[in-house]
Amino acid sequence: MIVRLLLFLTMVVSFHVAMAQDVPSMSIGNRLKERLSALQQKGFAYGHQDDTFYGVEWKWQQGRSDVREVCGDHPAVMGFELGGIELGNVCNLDSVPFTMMRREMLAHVRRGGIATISWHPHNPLTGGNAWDVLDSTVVRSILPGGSRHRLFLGWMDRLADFLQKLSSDNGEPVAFIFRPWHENNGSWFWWGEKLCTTEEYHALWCMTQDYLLHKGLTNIVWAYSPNLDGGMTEERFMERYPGNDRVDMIGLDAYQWGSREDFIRDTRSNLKLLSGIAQKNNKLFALTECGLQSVPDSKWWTETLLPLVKSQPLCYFLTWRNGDMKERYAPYVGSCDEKNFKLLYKDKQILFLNDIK
Ligand code: BMA
Repeated sequence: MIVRLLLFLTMVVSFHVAMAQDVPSMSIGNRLKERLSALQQKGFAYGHQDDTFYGVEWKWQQGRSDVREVCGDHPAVMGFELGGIELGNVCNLDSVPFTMMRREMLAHVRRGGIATISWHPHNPLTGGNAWDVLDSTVVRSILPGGSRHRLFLGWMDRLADFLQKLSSDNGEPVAFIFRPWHENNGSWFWWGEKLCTTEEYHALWCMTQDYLLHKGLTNIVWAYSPNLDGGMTEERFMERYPGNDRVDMIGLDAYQWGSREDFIRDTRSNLKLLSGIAQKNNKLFALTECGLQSVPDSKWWTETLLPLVKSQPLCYFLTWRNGDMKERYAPYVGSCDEKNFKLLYKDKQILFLNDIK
């Protein structure tokens, strides 16, 4: 009797073990997607580009962050930029050493934060930078059969090499958001609207994605983020959208370059449109870049940005880097918008690192 019972128990246990092995564990990228989706229900996470590398009047001082010095907490999301990795450079186009970038990104993820990566690669045909748009055959030249295809595969190898090294101490790959070929409805980058056909753009997206997947990079949440556009319609958006099977997150990059009124009007309507498209297609949604350069408006955070952010369910909004006095998008101690940013920080729905970890 006892022998039979033991046999029965062994069968039950081995069945469960076999089943557990059959069920694929959720990929690391999917886990981040779930987390972002939960965040989107909870509130609006704040993000900042290059937060811990430099700020207004300081550079490369480990442990510093303009945002943390102002409000006492780190941004929930940190943005990192890989432009220059494709050439094998030691530093990115903004002089950030890639070793430091890797260290800071992993430190942020380790303390519970979320990382997002942008990439402004050089122009593979002319040798110029990402903003070199004199030649409109660049995208075609790097697609299969093009004169720069092999060169570009080498560039993607270097990119993949950096991404593959993003793993935790126990060797498990770290998940991150990757946002290639952004602002493509404008024509200021060599992959912009007037610089390639819709088919070429799709081929570029697929080639990049397939190459990185082939390298085993399943820890990526893929974000597609066009730029603010007063004339944006669903049809126009969908034309270059890479497809539901190729995108996890829809984003918008929106800067206030002109009047406050125009910015509010266009951003509000673009957010509404894109948020609707994201919901319909079951995609995450974020304000992937935003800002007002040098923030001369001392109430900008609560009077301009906050109502826009709260107008749609977004998982995060990220302000760009604090390069110098002119190119600074987040506050610093003593800036005219410091007090106002603290009000944004105090808002219960605006999430910083301590609120998400
Ligand atoms: C742009 C500007 C540039 C910078 C690039 C990549 O928007 O901030 O100065 O080199 O992003 O970070």
